[in-house]
Amino acid sequence: MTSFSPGFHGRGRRLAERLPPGQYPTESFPVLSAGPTPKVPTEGWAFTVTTEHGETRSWSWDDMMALPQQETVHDIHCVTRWSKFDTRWRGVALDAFLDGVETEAEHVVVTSYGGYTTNLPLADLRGGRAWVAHTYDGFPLSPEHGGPARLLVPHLYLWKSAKWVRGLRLTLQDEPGFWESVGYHAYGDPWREQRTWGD
Ligand SMILES: Nc1nc2c(c(=O)[nH]1)N[C@H]1C(S)=C(S)[C@@H](COP(=O)(O)O)O[C@H]1N2
Ligand SMILES: [Mo]
Repeated sequence: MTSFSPGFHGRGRRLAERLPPGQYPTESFPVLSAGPTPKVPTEGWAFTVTTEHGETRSWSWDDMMALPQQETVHDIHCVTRWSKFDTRWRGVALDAFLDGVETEAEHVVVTSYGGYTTNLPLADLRGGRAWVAHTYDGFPLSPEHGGPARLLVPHLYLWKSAKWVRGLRLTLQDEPGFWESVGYHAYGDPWREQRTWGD
C-alpha cells in the first residue's frame, strides 16, 4: 500500500502543486460578471430544482438555512488564469437539495437571477463537491460575488460557479450555458486546461 504524508492531499500541499497549468496565484478576489449585479433580496429568494418531467421542488431562504450547513475551504480557478488558494465558504451541499429527486437526467443547466446560465454533469453536483454558498470568509456573500447565494463548484473553472443562483434544470441532453455557447468548454476541468471547445 502506498502511503502519503498527511498534508499531501490536503491544504498542506506545496502551493506550486496546487496551481493548475497556465494559472497564477492571486491574493485579491477579482469580480467577473457578464452583466450588472442583480438585486436579490433574501425575502422572496428561492432555489428551485426542476426535473426533466417539469416537476419542481423549491426552498425559500429560511428552508435553505434550515438544511445542514457546511464550512468548506477550497482553491478556486478562473479561466482568465487567476487562482485563489484557501477560500473559505459556508453553505449547503447540493446533495441536500438533490436527495430524493427522481430523475434520469445526467445533465444540469444552472440558472441565476439576472439570466446567467451554465451547464455541467449532474454527477459533479453530488458527492459533497458542490455547494449553494451564502457566506464567504465569515461574512454574508457580497452582491458582486454572487450574494445572497451562489453555486460553488471548486473542482471546475469558476464560470461554472453561478452567482445569484436561482436553481437547477435537470436535462436529458447536455445544453450549453451562457459562456459554453460562445466557446467555453462544456466541462471545464482546470487540471486538464479545458478552457475552450478545442481543449
Ligand atoms: N450569474 C453569474 N454567475 C457568474 C458569472 C456571471 O457573469 N453571472 N461569471 C462567472 C465567471 S466567468 C467567473 S470567473 C466567476 C467569477 O466569480 P467572482 O466574480 O466572485 O470572482 O463567476 C461566474 N459566475
Ligand atoms: Mo470567468
